[in-house]
Amino acid sequence: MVKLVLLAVSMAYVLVAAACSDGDEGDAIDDVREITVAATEFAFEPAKINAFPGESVRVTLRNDGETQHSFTIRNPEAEADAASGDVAMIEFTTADTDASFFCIYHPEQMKGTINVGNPAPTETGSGTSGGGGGYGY
Ligand SMILES: [Cu+2]
Repeated sequence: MVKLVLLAVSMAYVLVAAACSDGDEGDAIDDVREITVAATEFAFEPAKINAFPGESVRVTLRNDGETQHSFTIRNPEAEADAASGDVAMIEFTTADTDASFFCIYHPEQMKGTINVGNPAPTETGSGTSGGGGGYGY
């Protein structure tokens, strides 16, 4: 009986040790969502980021393009700016509502959305303009 307990404890220790020694690639901070966004001429990939309201998000902007690009948001205010071939990182806390991001140099072409699910995403192009607007319960 005692031996069984000891075995269980030592196995648990091994598991914990293995988990701890494995933390080299990327800090194991659970409550930061890490997202890499690639910028090219002229688009973001991905153009849609899903997160929770009030979540800490770390965006790594990787400029795969040949000119300067930025990852800029207004709600909250944050901006990463990267020259061609460079990487820039920002960290921010998402707002309670969806936010859009854009490249400050090419705001018309380079846009994206941070979808926190509140309000529900409004997909364009469904062709139901001026409808009843029911939720379809
Ligand atoms: Cu740009």
